Amino acid sequence: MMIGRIIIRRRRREEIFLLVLCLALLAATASFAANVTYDHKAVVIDGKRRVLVSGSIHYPRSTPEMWPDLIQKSKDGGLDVIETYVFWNAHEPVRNQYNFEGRYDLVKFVKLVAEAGLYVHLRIGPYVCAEWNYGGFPLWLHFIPGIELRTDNEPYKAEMQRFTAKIVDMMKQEKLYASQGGPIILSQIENEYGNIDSAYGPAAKTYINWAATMALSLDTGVPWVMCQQADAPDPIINTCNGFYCDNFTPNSDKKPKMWTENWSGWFLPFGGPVPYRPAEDLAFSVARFFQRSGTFQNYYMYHGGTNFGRSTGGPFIATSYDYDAPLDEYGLLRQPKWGHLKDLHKAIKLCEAALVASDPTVTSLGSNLEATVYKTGSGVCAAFLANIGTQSDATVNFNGNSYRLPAWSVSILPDCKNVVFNTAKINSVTVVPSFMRQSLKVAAVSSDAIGSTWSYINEPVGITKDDAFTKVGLLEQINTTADKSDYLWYSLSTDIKADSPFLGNGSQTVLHVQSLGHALHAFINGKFAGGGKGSSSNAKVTVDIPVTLVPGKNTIDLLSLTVGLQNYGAFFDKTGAGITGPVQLKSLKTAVDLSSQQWTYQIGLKGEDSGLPSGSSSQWISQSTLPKNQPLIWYKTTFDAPVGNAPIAIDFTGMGKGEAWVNGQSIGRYWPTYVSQNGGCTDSCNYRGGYKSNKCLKNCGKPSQSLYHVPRSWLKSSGNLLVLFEEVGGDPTQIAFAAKQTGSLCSHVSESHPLPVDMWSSDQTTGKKSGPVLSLECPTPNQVISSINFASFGTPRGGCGSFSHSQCSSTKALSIIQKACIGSKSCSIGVSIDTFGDPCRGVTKSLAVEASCT
Ligand SMILES: *[C@@H]1O[C@H](CO)[C@@H](O)[C@H](O)[C@H]1NC(C)=O
Ligand SMILES: *[C@@H]1O[C@H](CO)[C@@H](O)[C@H](O)[C@H]1NC(C)=O
Ligand SMILES: *[C@@H]1O[C@H](CO)[C@@H](O)[C@H](O)[C@H]1NC(C)=O
Ligand SMILES: CC(=O)N[C@H]1CO[C@H](CO)[C@@H](O)[C@@H]1O
Repeated sequence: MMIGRIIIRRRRREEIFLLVLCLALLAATASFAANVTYDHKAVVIDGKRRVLVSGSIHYPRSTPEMWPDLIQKSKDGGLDVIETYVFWNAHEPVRNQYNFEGRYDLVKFVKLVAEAGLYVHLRIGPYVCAEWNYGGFPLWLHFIPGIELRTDNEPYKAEMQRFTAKIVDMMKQEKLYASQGGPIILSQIENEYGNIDSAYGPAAKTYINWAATMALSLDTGVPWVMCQQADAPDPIINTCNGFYCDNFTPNSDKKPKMWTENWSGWFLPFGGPVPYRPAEDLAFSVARFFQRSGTFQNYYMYHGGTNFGRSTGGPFIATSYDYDAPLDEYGLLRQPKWGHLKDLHKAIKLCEAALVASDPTVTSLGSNLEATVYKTGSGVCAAFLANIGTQSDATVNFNGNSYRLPAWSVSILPDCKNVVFNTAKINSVTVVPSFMRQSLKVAAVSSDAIGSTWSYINEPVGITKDDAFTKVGLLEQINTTADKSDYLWYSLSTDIKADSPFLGNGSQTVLHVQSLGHALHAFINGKFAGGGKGSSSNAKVTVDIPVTLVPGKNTIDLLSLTVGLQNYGAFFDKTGAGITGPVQLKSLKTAVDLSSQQWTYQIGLKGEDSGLPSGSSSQWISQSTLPKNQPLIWYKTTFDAPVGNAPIAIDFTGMGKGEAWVNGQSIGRYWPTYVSQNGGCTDSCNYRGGYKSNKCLKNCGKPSQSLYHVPRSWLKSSGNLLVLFEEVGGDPTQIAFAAKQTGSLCSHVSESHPLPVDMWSSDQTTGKKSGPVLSLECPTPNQVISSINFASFGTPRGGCGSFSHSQCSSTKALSIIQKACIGSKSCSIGVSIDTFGDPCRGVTKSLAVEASCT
């Protein structure tokens, strides 16, 4: 049957049910293909202009077991469209050898979105950036003779066309384009090329024209877009990416104003503090976009997820790709962001008819104050009132009524009269998550593991593999390893004469090493001597490592490593990595350059070749004294999964740097010893005023990432295998589980808040007036509200976790809330003196509640 491919437009549930029933009967014969076009106002589906809210979920950054839940939560949050990139290097790791299995099952992902009744925007690229290794390009492209990436170059264009056509054909075969009855309403070719195209000279223009013509020739039956490409040729729609896009205009008045990447937060590099974006500001940016004639906007990311394996770009992008998105890394609702945006989406949808009908009338209501009115031919009216000032709240007069507008906020009036939503007034619960630490309940490794639960294997220092080779001079790393491993050994043996100035305590001999990045460890005569690392802003490493040499033969073994390949910028593919020199021995008196000597190279680790990540080998050593804080060790243990369904992470505090595998699947690189800067963080960032990626930071002076997601579906209840490769040294017995729990649930709603959007709609039909409402709902199914930790109606102070009473506080609040909420999954209470009495006349009051769910 074809049900899964049928697009269900926005209707109420009962109607959808009837529709599905009818379609089920008709499916065998009828065609339900949708006609997707566009005009200057909007994307047009079957002749109807649409206001569309979209969100990015990248399928490889979660597991197929998580997809249905993520998609459902996106739908519940008010999204119409799911947007994803297509990850070329994941799908074609070896030229002409494809992988569309597991996390890379693109067809399954698209079909699941269709089953939920949502549309898809498929951003094929195939350059995707996305903080993804090498921007999504397979590394083998680099080795095609004569190739130049992302420009008017025949070998490159041939590969780009081949892969793009492959994906389009695959979607067509499965009838996934809207023109065929599927969910895909839009596709993207190239990606943010306009940001960097000037570096490619005149060839940039011919390339982009070629890309447009090539994409159109694939005949998908749905529109193509190019983001950040002001000169996108017709009929390709140029779209905007950024923290704000309200000032954007497309390059033709026949094209709609579309926002393909609105950054819901920002990505995290190893060594960086954790960025976040306040919900009030994100909502403000979206409301402003729709206020100023936008009709399609996409959250980048709606669910960021995890960079499993070696998929991060960078360099130095962390394994977590949480992005402060409305759905957190683990797929849980991030509150109040998710709920606040859900309310915003409802408010915008109430305005849809007016928004797509006409161009707006814009009126200034004073300095920084703006009213925008949309009207349909039949007189339906919707208005947006904005205060774009960053300092003062304002009271404005509009259509004869008076409205209070907080600084940096937009109010939405779907009938040009009543405010249903203000971007600065959060009506949604705040959930404070917590992690519960529990020890890695370790099972016995093997019968001979007496008293020890971990076993280990030393990774040898220097050259030990048969495929090692010798070259004169220093080699660039990526060209040498083809990114088959993070690791490349550079080894040299050098003779030191007895009278050498590099000998003796007074010589102060150092090994000077310069590397393009991303980190290196140096060993002299088999012993660790020191190392260095780059950072996300400068990947290069220059170090002077004190060394002690001996008369005669000395070995210098340098382990150079990459931490995700560059994914952004003009010619990013040529950035390079590794020890390109110079490498010198320096003493107080003299220096010798070793760069152009004969070096021996080994790509990758011995343990990688012998299958240690999946636990194989009979060489694992189990003895009561486990080596700790030593470099280059593989560790192995087995463990039972924590009980319950809470998402889990492994806490790598106590370890240095490396990679970890659970039951043979890489959960990514860990690096808890890379600590972020000390200053510049705040837990209460002022949302007013323009946001930028370093405006709101937390976690300063702490490890950038100590918790690493382990998807539940990768675990059995017991006997799970955990393998680590530790580069610098750590204590694996400190490793623990962290299960993500809901801490407290808070809400704080003022008498001046608008009515909840749902109630406003029913007020409209019944004509009955009600007031603002505080609602609490436990975030996970099967939970009920078990206690009320705080309740005050009056002028409570503080925030979630630190609420306190003021002089003005109703004595009845706690018992009223307990009665209404305890034992229920959710509860709602009117925020008014009718419920609580009036503890202080003439003052605007609010209700603050903190609760727990179990
Ligand atoms: C698709 O819609 C456009 C604009 O709404 C219209 O001009 C065109 O005729 C339609 N095509 C089909 C095949 O229905
Ligand atoms: C990269 O390696 C190839 C051999 O695989 C070699 O021919 C080429 O010169 C190298 N390029 C650079 C920039 O080192
Ligand atoms: C270097 O100095 C240390 C004490 O500072 C001494 O123990 C050692 O023997 C000296 N080594 C040489 C090679 O002189
Ligand atoms: C111009 C720019 O910074 N673009 C970035 C927008 O955000 C996406 C997602 O983080 C990146 O992939 C782009 O590089």
